[in-house]
Amino acid sequence: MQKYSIFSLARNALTRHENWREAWRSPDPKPEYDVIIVGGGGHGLATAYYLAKEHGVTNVAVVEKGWLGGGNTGRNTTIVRSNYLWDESAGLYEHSLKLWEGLSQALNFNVMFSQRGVLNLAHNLHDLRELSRRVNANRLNGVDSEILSTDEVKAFCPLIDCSPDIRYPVLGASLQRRGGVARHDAVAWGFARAADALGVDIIQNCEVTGFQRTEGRVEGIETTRGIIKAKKVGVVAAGHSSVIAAMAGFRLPIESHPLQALVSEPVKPILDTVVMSNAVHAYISQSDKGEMVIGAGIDGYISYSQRGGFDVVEDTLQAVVELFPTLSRLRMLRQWGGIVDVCPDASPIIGKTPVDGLFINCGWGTGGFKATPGSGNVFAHTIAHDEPHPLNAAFSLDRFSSGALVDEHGAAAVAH
Ligand code: FAD
Ligand code: PYC
Repeated sequence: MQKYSIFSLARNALTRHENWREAWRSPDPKPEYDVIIVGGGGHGLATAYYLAKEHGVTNVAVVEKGWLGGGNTGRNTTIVRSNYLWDESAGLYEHSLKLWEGLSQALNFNVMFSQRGVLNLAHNLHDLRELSRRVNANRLNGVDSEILSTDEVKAFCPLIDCSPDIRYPVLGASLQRRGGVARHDAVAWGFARAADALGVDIIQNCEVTGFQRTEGRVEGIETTRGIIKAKKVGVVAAGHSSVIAAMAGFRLPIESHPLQALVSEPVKPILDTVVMSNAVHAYISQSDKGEMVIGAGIDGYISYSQRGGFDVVEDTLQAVVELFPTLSRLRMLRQWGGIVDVCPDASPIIGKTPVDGLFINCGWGTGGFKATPGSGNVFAHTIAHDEPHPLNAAFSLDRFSSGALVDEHGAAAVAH
């Protein structure tokens, strides 16, 4: 583990960090690995870390076509919670939330996980009934969750306009107090540094362009930096899962949509929780820098364009100002988009593929950041044992032929 004294910090500052040790190495690819992970986002890096840490599989490479965290990991709005409806999802997301609670210590890297609570607002009777059903289901699964009345919402988050005569009055909310936010790129960097220290090779600027297969079994990957052999390959390439599956000769039941977000100019601390409203299609939190972090539902069309659009800014800000009139004169700084792979039941796919030795972890749609440690943890188990971890057994690809779907459109809490 790297250690810096006050003197070395000063020396590095004065020498423009020229001798600063890198947080992870940038090796050339070896000819062969036991496991290759395709995709250097949080999920891919977490998978590599847990393969090495918990299963002793250290001859591992993570190959990333761009830079670490340059996909959805670095583009998301960092909401972490585990208040999903069905037992299978509650098990998976709660496993992840528990890992978040010890993650900075485990990685010895501050991922700035802040359990400031997540509110989901109800604006009509249907919302209230749906939230109550989910809160009850959460409690049966040991997940902390509660219903707040309008007055309790006002007391918990005074900035929200709870007056009865607005277009979408607040009739109540669900609250998960253990939910919150984290610093997204720190998550990628923390997992990368810890995986590297355990011997994992992290190879950036290396795009996978095809697979080497013999008799239905994967033997390696074709990349912009040549062929790399592997006994097993795990694909964790959010936004491009279908493109990669097509390279390996199978199809996924996935649609890829842009999901947009934006931030305001920074202001003093005014919002110390996360507020989501599915009915008005907006959610908001305040970053540690002071920016208001705002997001919308997915774009209605399929696209691979990682850009923001003015129509979404306009609609989303109208919704935000309706709930938070105080923010009406804030200026917006930046907007962007990420490509999210959405499954028909708004739940992920984690497990084997029709190609032996090739595993896939995808379809997290609008909500995979919160799952980063848990997803990596169970996917590493799946790859190491050639069998799903009990927590991801229900999330196999064959549920789309068996019909055993896990419909989480309500809990996804971002309009699809
Ligand atoms: P990524 O970080 O996208 O990593 C996949 C990597 O694969 C990328 O770096 C990509 O470059 C790489 N790759 C692709 N193709 C190839 C190839 N051929 N060869 C090599 N590498 C390749 N989730 C939440 O839980 N809470 C939120 O608040 C939240 N907000 C969001 C807001 C926005 C605007 C967006 C876009 C998403 C949001 N999400 C949220 C969803 C979340 O970001 C994703 O589900 C999650 O980050 C996926 O992580 P990942 O590591 O699988 O993907
Ligand atoms: O899954 O909680 C979530 C989320 C919030 C914003 C985007 N996804």
